[in-house]
Amino acid sequence: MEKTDSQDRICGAVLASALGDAFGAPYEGGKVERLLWLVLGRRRGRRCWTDDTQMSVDVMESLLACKRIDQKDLAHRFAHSYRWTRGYGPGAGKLLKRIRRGEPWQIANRAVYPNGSFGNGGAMRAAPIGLFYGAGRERRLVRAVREATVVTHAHPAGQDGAVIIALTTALACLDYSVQEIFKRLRLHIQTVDVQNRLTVAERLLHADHPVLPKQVASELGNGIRAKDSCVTAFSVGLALREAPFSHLLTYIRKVGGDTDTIGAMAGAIWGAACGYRQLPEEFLQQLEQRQYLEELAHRFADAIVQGHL
Ligand code: R7I
Ligand code: MG
Ligand code: MG
Repeated sequence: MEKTDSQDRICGAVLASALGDAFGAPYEGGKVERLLWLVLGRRRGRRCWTDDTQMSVDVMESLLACKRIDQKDLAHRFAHSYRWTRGYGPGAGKLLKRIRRGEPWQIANRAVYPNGSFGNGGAMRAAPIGLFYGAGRERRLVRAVREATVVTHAHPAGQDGAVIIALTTALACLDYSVQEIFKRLRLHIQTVDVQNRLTVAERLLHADHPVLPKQVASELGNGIRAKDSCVTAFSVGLALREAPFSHLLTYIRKVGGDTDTIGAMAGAIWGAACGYRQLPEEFLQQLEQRQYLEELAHRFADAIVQGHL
């Protein structure tokens, strides 16, 4: 079946994000995490994806079932999908187990960190929300992202990171310019740390020379906190959206740090700009549960495109 441009971009964002996660995962963290992933990271010869893709799947399944952000449904899905073998953040694991035991998410989301988590776990699953609401419903999109994020990440920085990834993914689907994307993001970002990162990213994206991965890591960060990885992924995804997907993966490996999550978030932006058809078959063939993810991406894209008509 011939796919429309927007369906191709939505499927591209979903699959490129999963690939960024699965291909970034072997390089995430320190020696211990990498050794563990050598054992856990392959299934039937395929590259496994991590919590980033699992939670994005949960978000898509929830949006398909509820047609909007339903926080209770999301909390239930996140908690019941939780498996430590997917490499969840330490706080996130504890929180999800509390929800699974019956604690309301409104209590669990401040039980581990009193101000709520500022990790990047809300942002790594935010791209589908941007795809679902689309750039034409920007205020609704931002509200939905904050509602979906607060279930596990009550801290405003965790939410700002999610807004950056979701809104940029939506804007990339429509080929907005870098300048316009910065303008739109600045209307919604609430924390000073994330605003400051955007100012640095703007300088790097307008530099008249190629910016090396090491410079991106030192100026924008490559860590697990939302403020240290969301603007990084945003910047890399936008800067390389005209380069082949393999360049994006290589670049992210060199940025280092939280490579699976930077890969998942930058992958979503790259995929929204370039579409599914630009993804190399040799990478897709290596992806765990490729068939399920593609079928889900098509269902999700069909629902969005039909809903917008
Ligand atoms: O944000 P989260 O779901 O983690 C996502 C990351 C991604 O890299 C995934 O690939 C996976 O590897 O984990 O999980 P959280 O545990 O909520 O937050 C991540 C980390 O951020 C925590 O383990 C803490 O190190 C740090 N952190 C905090 N530290 C102190 N005080 C987050 N919030 C706080 C805080 O309030
Ligand atoms: Mg992960
Ligand atoms: Mg990660």
